[in-house]
Amino acid sequence: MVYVATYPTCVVDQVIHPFRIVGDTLGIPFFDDFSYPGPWPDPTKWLDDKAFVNDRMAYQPISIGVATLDGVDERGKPYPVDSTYRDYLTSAYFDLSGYSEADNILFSFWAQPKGLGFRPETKDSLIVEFKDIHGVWQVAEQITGYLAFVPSDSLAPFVYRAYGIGDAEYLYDGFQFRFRNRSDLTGALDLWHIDYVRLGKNLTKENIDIAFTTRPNTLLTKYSAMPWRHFLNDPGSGWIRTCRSVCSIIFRSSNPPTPVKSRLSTD
Ligand SMILES: [Ca+2]
Ligand SMILES: [Ca+2]
Repeated sequence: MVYVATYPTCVVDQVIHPFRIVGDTLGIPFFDDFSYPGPWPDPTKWLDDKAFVNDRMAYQPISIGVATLDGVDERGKPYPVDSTYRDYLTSAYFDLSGYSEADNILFSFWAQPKGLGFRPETKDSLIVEFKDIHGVWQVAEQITGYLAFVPSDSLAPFVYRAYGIGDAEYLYDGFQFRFRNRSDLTGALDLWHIDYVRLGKNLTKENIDIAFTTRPNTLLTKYSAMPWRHFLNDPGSGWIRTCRSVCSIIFRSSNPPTPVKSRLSTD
């Protein structure tokens, strides 16, 4: 006897949908200076990954690493033509329900247009927003880009900005802040760099902090990096600097003073 299968044909495929699990609310003080490898923001502090965390595109950041808002998504792809805004950098949720105006809670950050990339024009603004107790994003400030052409070698410093969070509309369990930007649609243009984002009580512009602002020079003389096993095979070949060599390190003893250059020797 021959049995003919009557089961319906079934095609099985594997589909992976990435999703983010939102954790509990954060407390204050909050701080992020983006001094980690990236390229995406720390998921314990931020809910999206559109901003590009890097240490190459800003000029004299407050500390090494910034979050750059541009015209491309988290994979480096330009946004579609019908999109109104580009990158979003949205904070996790904060529980501010136990605070009052007397606690003097401030939100602050440092921002720089252009840096070592393309300048944002007037329409390419950086927008700062706070979410109120009704779930509505309120614009705290819309910072416009450059009014006129600036040469590529014209490098503006980072500028400090601070906002009071004393309004009862913001002192609730679930408060958030976010940045977003406008830009052209053709690529990583119209750059805004963000650094030293803080939320806390009685914040001041002066902040005693010693921090690297650039990567130290490589210890190798011919390459920026090389496999460790290659180096071990011939460590005296001149591929690495001698013990008397030095490497330059730039750091800040506090901000906003100008960077301090230092030279470390292995003597
Ligand atoms: Ca981006
Ligand atoms: Ca930084």
